[in-house]
Amino acid sequence: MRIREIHVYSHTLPVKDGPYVMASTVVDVLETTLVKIVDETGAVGWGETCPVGPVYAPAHAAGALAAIKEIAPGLIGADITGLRAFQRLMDKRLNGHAYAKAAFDIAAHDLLGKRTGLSVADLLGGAMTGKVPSYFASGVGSPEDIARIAKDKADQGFKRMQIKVGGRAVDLDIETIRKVWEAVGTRMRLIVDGNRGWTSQEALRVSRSCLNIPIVLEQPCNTIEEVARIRHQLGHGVYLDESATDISAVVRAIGDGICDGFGMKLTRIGGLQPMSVFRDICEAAALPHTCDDSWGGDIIAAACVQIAATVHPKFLEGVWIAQPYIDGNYDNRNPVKIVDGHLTVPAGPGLGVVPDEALFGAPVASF
Ligand code: 0XW
Ligand code: MG
Repeated sequence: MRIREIHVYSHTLPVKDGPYVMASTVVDVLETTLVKIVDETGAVGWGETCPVGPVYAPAHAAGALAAIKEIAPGLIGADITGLRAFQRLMDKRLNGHAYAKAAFDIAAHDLLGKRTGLSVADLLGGAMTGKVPSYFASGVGSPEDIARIAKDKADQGFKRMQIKVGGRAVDLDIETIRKVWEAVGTRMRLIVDGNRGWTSQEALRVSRSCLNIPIVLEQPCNTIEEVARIRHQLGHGVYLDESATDISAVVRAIGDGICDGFGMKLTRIGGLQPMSVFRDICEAAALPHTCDDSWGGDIIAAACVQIAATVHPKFLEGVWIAQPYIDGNYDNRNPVKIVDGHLTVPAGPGLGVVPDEALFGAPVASF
């Protein structure tokens, strides 16, 4: 199964009811990059990568496009049957830039699934369930607004919510956590995501002020070192997100006992193949994790749900998709949709979604 053509598309995703506010950045429109690969039979696979603006992570939309254009010519004629070898082939074209390689990795899984009649979950070891829990992530907001949203989301069936904090007076963050807890109590598990925004001292202060509230702190500080410094003084568990940059960072964090789990992004780690390695490492270490991405439409969402279905349910923290912040879907016949706080694994071969190509306009590059 060899790649005959590659087409690259840029597509704009305005943030519904935006902007989306995080500790270090505010975004109101995201640029997503899609790749379509076509094999010698004319069969098609789709991939996507959509950084949530240029500040959240060392990734940005123009960087994704440039990296994809650098890699693409070397993939014409490439065999996608061996998905690990496919990753190594991309490494020979460009060092790093995992978030761009992820788009090709996802497209290759989609195409291989379509050609063999298998779902992406099957290719990744097999689904353990047909339905996975989603979770809701708020932006940074006033204590009252976030508490109201939390109650709504609990009523809608979500069992987990991520509260965004950071980038403002830490007292406001503490008040937000308290108000949410008063509003929903144990109806949802509460994760407090600092998105690198707190100093070690601020993280300690929040944890000590909220000792009676069962929260987990996600990426409270900018670096692993800052988290490690206070790790044993915190009264709460810690998950790494932005600092879990690749498999070696994950292995080190687990070995050093720095975290209790991960918020993992599919594109940050380089796509579905490395994500399956990450999944297996977490299972071996008995650590929970999410299957998310930073943003993106139905292609990314379907990829997250497909890999999440293969995670042992006791280690799956949930799947975040950007759909609540996006108007419409790429695939209106088979959209990826949250129902009662859960996502059904898309049916059919490959990713199980087929985007309406007309939405993306003409390709910005073809090979
Ligand atoms: C909540 N998310 C999954 C969406 C935004 O991209 C940030 C991210 C996170 O957990 O940091
Ligand atoms: Mg996070």
